[in-house]
Amino acid sequence: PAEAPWWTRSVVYQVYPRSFQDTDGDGIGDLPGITRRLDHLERLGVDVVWLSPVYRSPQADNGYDISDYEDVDPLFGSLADLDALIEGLHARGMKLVMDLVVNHTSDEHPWFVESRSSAQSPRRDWYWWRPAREGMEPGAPGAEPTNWRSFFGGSAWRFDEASGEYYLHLFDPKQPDLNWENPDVREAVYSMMRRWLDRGVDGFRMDVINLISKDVAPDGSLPDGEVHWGTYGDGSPHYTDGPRVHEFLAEMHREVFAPYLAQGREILTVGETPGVTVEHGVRYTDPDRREVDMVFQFEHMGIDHGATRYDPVRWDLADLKATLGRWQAGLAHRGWNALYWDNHDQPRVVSRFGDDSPEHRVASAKALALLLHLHRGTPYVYQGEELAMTNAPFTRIEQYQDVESLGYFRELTGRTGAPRLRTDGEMLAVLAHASRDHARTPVQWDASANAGFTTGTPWLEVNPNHTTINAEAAWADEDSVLHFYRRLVALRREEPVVALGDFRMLLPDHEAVYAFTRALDAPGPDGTTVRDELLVLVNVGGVPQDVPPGTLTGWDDASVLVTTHPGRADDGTRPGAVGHLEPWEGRVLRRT
Ligand code: TEU
Repeated sequence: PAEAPWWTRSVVYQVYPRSFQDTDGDGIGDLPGITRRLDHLERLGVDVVWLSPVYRSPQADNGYDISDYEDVDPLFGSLADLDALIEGLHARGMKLVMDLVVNHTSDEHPWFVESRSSAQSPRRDWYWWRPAREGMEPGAPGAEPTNWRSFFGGSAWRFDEASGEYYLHLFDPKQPDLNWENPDVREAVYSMMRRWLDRGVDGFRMDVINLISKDVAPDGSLPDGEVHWGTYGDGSPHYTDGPRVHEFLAEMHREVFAPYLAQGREILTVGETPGVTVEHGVRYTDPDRREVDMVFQFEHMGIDHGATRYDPVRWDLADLKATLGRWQAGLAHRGWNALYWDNHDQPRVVSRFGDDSPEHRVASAKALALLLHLHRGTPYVYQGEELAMTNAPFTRIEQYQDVESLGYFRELTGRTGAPRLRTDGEMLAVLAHASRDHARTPVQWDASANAGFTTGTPWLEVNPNHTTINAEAAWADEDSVLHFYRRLVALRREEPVVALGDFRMLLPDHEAVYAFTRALDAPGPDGTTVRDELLVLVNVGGVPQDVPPGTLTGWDDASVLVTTHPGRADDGTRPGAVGHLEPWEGRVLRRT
């Protein structure tokens, strides 16, 4: 496996700039703040930083609504600040991956301003403009071109009085969808990407990239979706992994990345692909197809909710194993997984699949980290995850800022005119578990006021638990979650079996123990082959477990490579003790 790409041994760290580190006292994180904190990242050992959008933006969706792809928003600093960050990262041997948000632009992007200016605009066809449903009064309720619901609630179409037509926005009305059918749109995106590569960035995380190809009929019409609840239909089958998406990504690879790769540049591409199936996941990431290196799939993020994240359901461990296991198996021979628990759109994993009570927070965060980082794929760590930051204790709607949370709150409580499906209290309870804002509270650097994030008023409240949960305390404590993450990051670089070994799921139906093996044949002395094999055992819960004995056959003399509970009398380092797991205990055994 000497020829395995560099990113198979790498760990990526995601920075959400707004919440990372403020330096100018406006309460919003900025680029100089990231540069100031590079020591933290270097010590953690991560190889790549993925930076959520810092481009010019009206900030309707915190930068995922871009009005100028070629400039930095003054909120975050300047192009010079970005150059300094790139330089600082490169000097420390780390790379920078930028967010690429090209399914849509801001409605304030000059392309859209021109497109909207009249039905005859030369850029009209850069976006999805459609007339009202046949026989209906333009602008009247139900006259939208299709019944699609937007991701943020309400119709995915916005009526434009001036030109009498609607435009498509799968997300906020301030995020009109670009028309990728138009080759001029594609070339404009590709040339912008080349300019960033020329500036020194090392790749892109591609926002909702599997939604760029819409299922458009030759006559230009788009199909309605099925109605599952409320007024609007589910359009997702008509734009998820759409008819031309693989063609577009292969073209992007040819037009943008191929020449740089040919010159030996090390580039990382990761597609964010909500709703992607394993079948499409393989196609996106099969190296021979030259589309992207890896994709973020969403199935494991879906086990605790129904159609939307605001519809919670009970989950169990067998569901988690089934989905992660299927992705491991599906991409075993072709393609590559991106592995993650947290990002800026998800509640905190320790509060979600772990246990954020004082008794179990540290152990459950380590157990979940171990579980994920021992899978095959490239792990992503989201800022604060390495500190086991928890969900925010918000109880009032005024504390939330997220456009999606507020949109669903309004829609489901009947404030938009749609039928009222929940009371305010019910909706607040749902948000307390599921809001994207839980990921977005400021990083907790130390115990001081505002956690060392800002000297001003933070744009989103700092979690009051920063007095105990913070980076300064975590660095000072050898047994912290932070030091455990540091070990996991190093392990992937040092152990080929962790990076590349085959994955085999064990105990698929066990409701508390998550168990699997990793195995890699490596060249041994004198032309022999040596099989390196690991057994990973994690207790995903607060009740002690004894691993079913059959699982341990042949592992009696195994050594312990990693444990979440070092020094515990029964930590598995004594022969015969390997089968007992304390609450949230995890260990990795190596066959000797
Ligand atoms: O997210 C796309 C996505 O599918 C979800 O995570 C989405 O945010 C929604 O919460 C599903 O319920 C990406 C970005 O990561 C997100 O921050 C943006 O809001 C969105 O695209 C639009 O650009």
